[in-house]
Amino acid sequence: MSKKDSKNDKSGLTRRQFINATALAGLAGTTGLGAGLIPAAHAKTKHPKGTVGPGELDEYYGFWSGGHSGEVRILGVPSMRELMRIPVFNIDSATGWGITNESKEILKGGGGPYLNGDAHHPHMSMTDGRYDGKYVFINDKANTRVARIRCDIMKTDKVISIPNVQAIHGLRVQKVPHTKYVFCNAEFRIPHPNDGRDINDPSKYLTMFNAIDAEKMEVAWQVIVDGNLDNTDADYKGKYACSTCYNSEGAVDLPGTMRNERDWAVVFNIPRIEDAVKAGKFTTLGDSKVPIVDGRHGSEYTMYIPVPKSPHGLNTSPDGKYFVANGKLSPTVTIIDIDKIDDWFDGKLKDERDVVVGEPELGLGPLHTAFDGRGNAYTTLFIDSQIAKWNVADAIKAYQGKKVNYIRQKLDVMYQPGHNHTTMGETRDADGKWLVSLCKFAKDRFLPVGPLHPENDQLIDISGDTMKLVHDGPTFAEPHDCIIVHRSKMKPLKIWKRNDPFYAKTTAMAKKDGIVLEKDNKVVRHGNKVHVYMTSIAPNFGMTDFTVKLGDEVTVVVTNLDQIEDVTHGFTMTNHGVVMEIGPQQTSSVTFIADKPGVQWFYCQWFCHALHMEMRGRMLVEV
Ligand code: CUK
Ligand code: CUA
Repeated sequence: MSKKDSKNDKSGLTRRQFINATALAGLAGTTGLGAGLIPAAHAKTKHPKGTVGPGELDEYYGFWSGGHSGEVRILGVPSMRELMRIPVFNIDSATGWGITNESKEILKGGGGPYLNGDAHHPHMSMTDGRYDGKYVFINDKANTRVARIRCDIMKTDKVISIPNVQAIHGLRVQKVPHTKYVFCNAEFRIPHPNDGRDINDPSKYLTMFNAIDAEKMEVAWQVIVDGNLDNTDADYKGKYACSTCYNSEGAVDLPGTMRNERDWAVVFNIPRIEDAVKAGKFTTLGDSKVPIVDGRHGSEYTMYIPVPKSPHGLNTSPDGKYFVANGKLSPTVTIIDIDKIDDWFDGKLKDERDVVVGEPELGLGPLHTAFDGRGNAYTTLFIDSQIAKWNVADAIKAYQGKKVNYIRQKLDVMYQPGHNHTTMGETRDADGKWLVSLCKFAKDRFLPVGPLHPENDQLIDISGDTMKLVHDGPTFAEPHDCIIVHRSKMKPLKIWKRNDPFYAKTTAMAKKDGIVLEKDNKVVRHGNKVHVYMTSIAPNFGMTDFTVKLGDEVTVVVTNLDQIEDVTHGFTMTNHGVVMEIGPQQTSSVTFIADKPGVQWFYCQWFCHALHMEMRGRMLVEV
């Protein structure tokens, strides 16, 4: 086609541009709201707010938990486009997470192997109350684990299991001076030691608050508490963490758990606990060496603030002044003045309720609260299916008896929201641009897909005086929580570093075998253990075939020599349940038994080249 032919004379557009523009204009006319869904057909018209056109980049990274799918997802905000999935506690068929040797080694740290995880709370490491782009931590309630994701490679690099407790739920990081600790709540109460004694004596059950050393990924200390711990957050002084606590009754059934009118927000005095541990004032349990201090009622390490029963979310305001405990069964949230906690620990206040400076009534089922950095808070109302926007200073005035209306707006969300989160809202940099409401039910918002429905993550513009709903985003089971991080905080790598510790163990194995991973294509045999080393450059593996004996334990190590961004290879051994991802300049390995005789083809499962289909080879299995 000549250049002239391809022009539409009247508009000056190429034919292709013209066809695209008309098709998209038609689409836009019938679709209504849908930020990020309708590409910018109208390059010259202004996008509706929240629209990110094709080729345009989002302003924020969202880190979403994957709930009981066990993973973490990265979404672009405001487009709400899903950018990546990071397998954490789950087995992943695309990348071979849970199948490769490198991932199995990491998962082994969590006491597994387990095939599932229940990820609730992803939170990023901070320095001086600001995201530092280094790690994201996440809990696994199902198997009592905590994992760390390295944000340079966006892979999980540590998984640990928390001793002496069951079901890690609430998780947040120490914000100030930096994330020395990851704080996490163990939820369920169990007897100690849990070896079969006292199984029918709930009065002997207990649970603990946990501090994990964020760099070492080891539990630094544990604190025994009364009740069941739910959610947690830390202050901006580096002094306190606060957790919501239900079941002050110590019951094991629902009616028993509901009996008391009040449960607690428990404050942990970090310096006092550290001093006790340093002074050797602790116990240990069983094989675990983790220091345990007793923080039950009357201890010098904790403060139990009575709040309406069964509180849920716990959120620190970005000005560092308040903890907010969300009522759940009560239509209120409780505002706790953090400076007054100092006074209580110093003995200047007698009654724990004296630290409460507000208890605004917001609506039915308050679960979690987010902040905009302008003095307003946004609380999810699970039962009312609304977000309540309220002003913190006015709520405090109302508690002092002044006649002020602290409610700014209530916005319907669809439906039954759990967590919500604002851009940068859990840090000093709360910028009040966007709010995401993680709705547990989608009901009629999407095409029906069978009895199991997706959930609905809604994007709300909070930059003005009123909240405006701009986008519905279906999500799969079950993102409890998310954080939204400005892209300026993130520096992910584009290709792997050859000396990355992620595959240090494999590199050491190769060294022992006398192999140079960057060039050798060799088979090294140790008895019935066979190490197969090969390189890959699109569209070739360094080896088109290798020979083993039936029953051999085969370890295949592939080093991707491509230096080009986005050229990832894969290695799949047909009929052996074997798959792995090998990113540019990465080394990956997988071990399996060659239990089938004859010709077994392997291939690259990651589309890498026009001849990607041809990127394959044979394992010849002799009998
Ligand atoms: S919990 Cu799920 S809605 Cu695990 Cu943070 Cu509140
Ligand atoms: Cu290499 Cu596809």
